[in-house]
Amino acid sequence: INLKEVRLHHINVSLIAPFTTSFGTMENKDVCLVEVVDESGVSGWGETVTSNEPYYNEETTETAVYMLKDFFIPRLLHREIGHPSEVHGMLEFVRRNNIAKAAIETAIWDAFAKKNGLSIAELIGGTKKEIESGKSIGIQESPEVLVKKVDQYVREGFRKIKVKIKPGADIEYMRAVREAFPDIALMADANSAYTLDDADHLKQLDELDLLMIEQPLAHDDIIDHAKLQKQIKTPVCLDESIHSYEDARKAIELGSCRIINIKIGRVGGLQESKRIHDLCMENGIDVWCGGMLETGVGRAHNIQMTTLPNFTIPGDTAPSSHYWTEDIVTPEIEMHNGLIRVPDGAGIGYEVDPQKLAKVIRSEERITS
Ligand code: OSB
Ligand code: MG
Repeated sequence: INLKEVRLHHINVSLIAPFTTSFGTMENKDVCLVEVVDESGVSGWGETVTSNEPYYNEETTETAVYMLKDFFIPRLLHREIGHPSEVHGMLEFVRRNNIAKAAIETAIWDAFAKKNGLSIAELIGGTKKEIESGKSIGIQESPEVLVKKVDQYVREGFRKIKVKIKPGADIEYMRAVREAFPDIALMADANSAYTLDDADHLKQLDELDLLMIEQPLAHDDIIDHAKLQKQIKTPVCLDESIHSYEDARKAIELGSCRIINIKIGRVGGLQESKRIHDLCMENGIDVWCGGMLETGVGRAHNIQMTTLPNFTIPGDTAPSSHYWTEDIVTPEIEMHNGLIRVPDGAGIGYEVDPQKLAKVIRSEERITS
């Protein structure tokens, strides 16, 4: 593949409802859709899975756009790229900035797959025809309100319920959900809201039979997580702490987690995601696909990746209607009976709809050199 042009579509999208985590509330965000165009005219799509604030990690939509324009696009334009698996290595001259890297790397996977008449799933060896959908629920004002939400999502068919927690909104909330729904697949995500001093407090979760607790401790830690895992029965899952294959290898070696949440953006693309997936599979570590409140483009990539065999736990990829009044892709991402059917089409399998895009567009740039 040889890129003749990269189009940056700057959009602004509003979630149907505010989403609150231990680090803040998200509602409205600027996102950049990256469209790469091959010399034969085939285009592929990726998304910066950032928001406007650097609270989840250090990147924002603006920093991602800056890195793309000043470093990554110039490095990739007009170069013969034999296979998209090479792109991550071509961008390693810059440290981190993984969400920016993933935005263009995934777009190249899409273009390459389309050029070859294959889906991305087929290209990476994914075989599932449908994937299980889970629902990530933000922090609610009370356990009662949370239980009502869970009830609604369980009725809709979601295969896993994830609840955001923080000090002051944790044990009591999770217990209320477990008492109301003794049998559902249930987990908590703390987004780094605790320290090892809270180990005894978090141990109270053990009796609730949770699938896991996600990222309880510091965003950059794998040592204390290993210590915590020795003190609690609930499996620890890492999200924020894993940026690469090397991070995953070290975390597994230390016993810092029993499960890893793979996010394509956080680890710098689909190739690195696949390497982490394979490593976890060899080591008996289950993985699942996390979410970043993406538009249809980012979630289409998540669906393609989740077709790999070691994605054994339902991910955070919910249908379009759970995020937006109208998504930018057609058809919208739909769930039936808790399952999302993997589309048959080439590449990401969904089309960006120009009319829908026009409604959310802020500006567009075309970069050819
Ligand atoms: O920690 O998994 C997280 C959203 C934004 C940033 C971080 C996280 C999340 C989610 C939402 O949990 C998952 C989704 O896309 O529905
Ligand atoms: Mg998380």
